[in-house]
Amino acid sequence: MKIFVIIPTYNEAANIGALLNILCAKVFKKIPNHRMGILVVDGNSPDCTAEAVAAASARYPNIFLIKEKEKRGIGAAYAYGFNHAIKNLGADAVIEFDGDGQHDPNDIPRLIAEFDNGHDYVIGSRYVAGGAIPAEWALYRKLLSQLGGLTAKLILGLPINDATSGFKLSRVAGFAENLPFDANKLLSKYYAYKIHWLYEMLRMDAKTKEVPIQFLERRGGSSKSTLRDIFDSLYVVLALKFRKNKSPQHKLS
Ligand SMILES: Nc1nc2c(ncn2[C@@H]2O[C@H](COP(=O)(O)OP(=O)(O)O)[C@@H](O)[C@H]2O)c(=O)[nH]1
Ligand SMILES: [Mg+2]
Repeated sequence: MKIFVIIPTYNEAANIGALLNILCAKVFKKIPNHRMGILVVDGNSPDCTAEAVAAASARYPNIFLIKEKEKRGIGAAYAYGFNHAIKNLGADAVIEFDGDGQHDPNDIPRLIAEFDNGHDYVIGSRYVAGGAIPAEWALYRKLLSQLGGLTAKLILGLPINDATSGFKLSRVAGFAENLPFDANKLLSKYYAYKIHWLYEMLRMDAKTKEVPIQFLERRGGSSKSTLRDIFDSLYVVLALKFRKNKSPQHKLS
């Protein structure tokens, strides 16, 4: 199968080169049964992120780069990336992965192993046994990190412990190919698109598995999430709750 790791970037020049190198030189070598590729979606970073990606893709032909005219939000970036990976690059599965060092690339083979076991949707989960967020985070940050996901879980009745995880694998055929890619049809162009897409995948009855991951501290650069994302998540949860075509009929395996 052809599997693409999709990495949205905005000002990740400090992190992206090393990440691409580890993926191609180390991690992908442990996944000989699939054809692995990387698609970086850069939001026109002023810090030369795209140049660092272009330099890496000259060494590794399985690294692709698409550029947005401007930073539009992580949800819009993933929608653009999914659409490109599926329609133009022939992806059979796509992996959402942050470019800031907070996800461990060495966890990718564990997600793919569950895809190989027949799962359609594999979530790297911080909130199942064995998963974790950084111990050094202040209490308010720890609580904030769970807020959106817990709200989604409780209000929408989702059988998922980490509804806002940014690290997951989606099968394309029958599932990711049906997600809304038009940025104007996303309930959020920002982080809360995660809740929207999770809901859609469960509604399509994706066979889902949460695997534990340790969420790490950012390597360098700075977070792009803001207070707006809290209200945005609430909006998405309520929009899904009260829309007409209803809830997931879904069983966890
Ligand atoms: N293309 C693009 N990438 C983004 C945007 N916002 C965030 N990212 C990238 O998405 C990933 C996760 O963002 P980050 O700021 O680390 O989120 P946080 O860890 O939740 O604070 C990083 O690789 C960011 O560079 C955006 O508006 N456009
Ligand atoms: Mg981050």
